[in-house]
Amino acid sequence: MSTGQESKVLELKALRVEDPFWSPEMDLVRRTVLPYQWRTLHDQVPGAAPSYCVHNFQAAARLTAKRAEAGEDFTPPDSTPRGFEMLPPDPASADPDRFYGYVFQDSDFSKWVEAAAYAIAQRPDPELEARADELIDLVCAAQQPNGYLDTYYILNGLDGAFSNLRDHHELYCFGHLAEGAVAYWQATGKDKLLRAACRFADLIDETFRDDGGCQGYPGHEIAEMALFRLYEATGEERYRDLAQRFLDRRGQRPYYFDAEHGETPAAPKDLRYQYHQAHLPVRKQKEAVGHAVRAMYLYSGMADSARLTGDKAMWTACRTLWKDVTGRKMYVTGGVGSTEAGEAFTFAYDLPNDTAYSETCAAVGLVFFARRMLQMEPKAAYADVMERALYNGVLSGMSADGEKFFYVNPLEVRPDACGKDPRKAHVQARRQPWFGCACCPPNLARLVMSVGQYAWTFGEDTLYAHLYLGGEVKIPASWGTVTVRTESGLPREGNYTVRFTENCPEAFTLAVRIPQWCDENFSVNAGEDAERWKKDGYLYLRKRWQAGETVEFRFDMSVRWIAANSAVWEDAGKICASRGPLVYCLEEADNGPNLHLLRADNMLGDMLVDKQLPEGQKYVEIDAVGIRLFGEQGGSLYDPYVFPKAELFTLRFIPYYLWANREEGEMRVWLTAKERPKIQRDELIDLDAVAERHPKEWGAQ
Ligand code: FUB
Ligand code: ZN
Repeated sequence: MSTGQESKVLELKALRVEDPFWSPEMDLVRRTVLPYQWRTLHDQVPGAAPSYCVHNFQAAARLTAKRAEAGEDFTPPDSTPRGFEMLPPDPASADPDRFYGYVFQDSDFSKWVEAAAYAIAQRPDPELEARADELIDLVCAAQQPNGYLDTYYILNGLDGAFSNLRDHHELYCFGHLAEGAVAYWQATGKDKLLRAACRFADLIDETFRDDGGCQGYPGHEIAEMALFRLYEATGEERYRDLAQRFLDRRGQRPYYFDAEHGETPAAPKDLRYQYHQAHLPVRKQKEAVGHAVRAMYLYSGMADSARLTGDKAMWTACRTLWKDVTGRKMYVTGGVGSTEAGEAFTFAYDLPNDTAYSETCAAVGLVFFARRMLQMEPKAAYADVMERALYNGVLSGMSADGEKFFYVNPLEVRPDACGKDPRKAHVQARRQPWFGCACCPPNLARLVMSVGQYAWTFGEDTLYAHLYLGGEVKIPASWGTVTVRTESGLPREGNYTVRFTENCPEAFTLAVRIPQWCDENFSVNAGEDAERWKKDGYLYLRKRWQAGETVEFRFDMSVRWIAANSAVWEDAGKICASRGPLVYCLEEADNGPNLHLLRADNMLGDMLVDKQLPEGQKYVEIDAVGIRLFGEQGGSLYDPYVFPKAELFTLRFIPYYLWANREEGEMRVWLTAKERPKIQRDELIDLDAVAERHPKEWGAQ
C-alpha cells in the first residue's frame, strides 16, 4: 500500500544547517557535549557517574584477542552470567577484566559515534574523526569471529547470549550500533563499523530465522528501525525482512518472554506484557502502553515498515497509535510517559505535571516517530508535534552550557519536594552532569546534530519544509539537483525564506508547512506565478523556478494562551503560555517563590522582552499581567475561608527548554487562570443574562 506521497530523508552531505538558533545548539554539542561525552565514556569526568563503556570494550577486546590466540574453544575464567554488575565506587578500583554498568552500556558509544558522524558531515573535523576511528577500532576488536558484539555477554559468558531478550539489551545495543555505523559511513565513507554492524546483523538474522531459529524479539525496541535503516543504506533485503520478522512476532501467543522466563501466561492487559508493547500483535495495537521510549521506537519501526513494505494494516496501526499518543497522552511540551513506574504511559489524559516522567529519550523517540509518519504522508499535524517535542521536551534535556542534563522533564517543580517526597524521587530541580543510566544525553546529542534530516524531506520533484531552519539543501530532481538556501528567524521571529540558487529546467514543487500555532495568520511573498494549493497544512508552490527567486514566509508570532482538554484533571482551569513553537514556563528566579499563588489575569496583556543567558542563548521573555495572592489564609492549617488578598503582578515567562539554568527554584508551566468574576445570586436566575453581562468571561453564544 502506498500513500502516493512518500518522501525521503536527505543524505547527510546534501544538507547544511546555518541557523541562528540551531547552529549554536549544534556548536554546543560539537564543542562541549561530544568532548564531554567522550570523557565520560572513558570515565574521566570527576564527580560524574562512571560509564564503564570504554572499560568494557577494552576488557572485551583483550578477551577476544586471547580467544583468537587460544583458538575458538578458549573459555573465559568465569563464564557464568552474573546479572547486572553494580558500579564499583571508583573506576580506579574496577577489575580490568570485568563488565560494569548497565547491560546496555555499549550503546553509549554507538550514540556518541552517531552524533560525531553528524558533526563531521556538517563540518570536517579531523580531530573528532581520529577519536571516533580510535574508538571504532576498539569496538571492532571486541567483535567475535561469528560477528557477535555485545560486551556484557562477551565478558560474562557467550553461552548466555540471546538468552534474556526480555531484560537484557543485546538487540537494543545492536540497534544503536547499526544506527551509529550507518551514520558514520555516510558521513566519512569509512565502512569498518558498518561492516561490523552488518556482521552482527547477519548473525542475528541467522539466529532468529523462522525455521528452527530463536523465535524471540527485542525486549527494548530499536533494532526494528535500525534494521530498516541498514536495509536502506546497504540494499540488503535480509535486514528489512529481519526487522519485519521482529515486528510480526511481537505480541504473538504464547508469549515468547513467558517461555524465556518460565512464567505462567497471563491476560494481554497484564502490565508485564504492556511494558514491552508485547501484549498484542503490533497491527492490533490501538493504545500506547508501557515503557514510553520502547513504545516510541517500536512505532517508529512500524512506520518504517509501512513505508518500506507497503503493509497497510501496519500503517493503519501507526495512525491509530499516533492519535492515541498525541491526542490523549502527550504533554504540552511534547514529552510522553506520565509515570516513573516503568517509565511508562498510564491512561488517556493522565498528565500529572509534578510527577511527570517525560524522559528526554521519549521525546526524542516521538520526534523519530513523527518524521516517519511525515515520510508516509506530509501532514502538518505530524510536523507540529515533531516541532513541539523538539523545541521543548527534547531541548530541555540539556543545560545552556551543554554540561548538564535532565533525564526526567517535569512541568512543575518544587525543589524541596524532590528530596523529601518519594513519589517525586525521580524529579530533579537541577540538571545532572551525567547518569549511571546515561541513555538521554547522547540521544539528545544525536538528534540535535541531525536536526536537518527532520527539517526537510523530499519526494518526486518536491521539497518538503517541515521545520524552519536556515541552511542549504540539495535535492535530487528527475532532471538533476535542485539547490535551495533557506533563512529562518525562528523561534524568535516568524520569518522563513527559501531561495533557489539555480534555474530549474522543469517544474519543481516547494511544500512548506503552515504551523498550527500561527492560526493561519501568515503571509507569503513571491512565487506569484506559481501553481499554488494547500493540502493537509502544507502550502504547495509549483513552477519552473529561476536562480535567485525567493519565497518569503512570515508567520504570526503572537503569544498564545493554551488550555488543555478538560479531561486532563491536573490542568483544569489552567493556562500555559506559548509563542511560535516554544512553550513557556514561570521560574522562581523571575517571579519569586510560591508560584502556586500566581494567577493569570483574565485579560492577559503581554509584552515581549529580549533576554540573554550568560551562556549566550538569546530568548524572548513574555511579561504578562497577573495576580499574586497572599498566602495569608489564617494562621492555622485550616480556618474559615476568607476571600484572598491579591495584588497585580507582572508574570515573567521564559522558554521551557531554558528552565533551570539559573539558581535552583520552583518552576511551573501551567498557571491557574483567574477565577470567574463574582456574580450576584439574582443573576443566576437568568443564565443568559449573566452571559450577556460578562461576555468575555462566560462566553455568550
Ligand atoms: O533501557 C535502556 C534505556 O534506559 C531506556 O530507553 C530508558 O528509558 C532507560 O531505562
Ligand atoms: Zn533516556
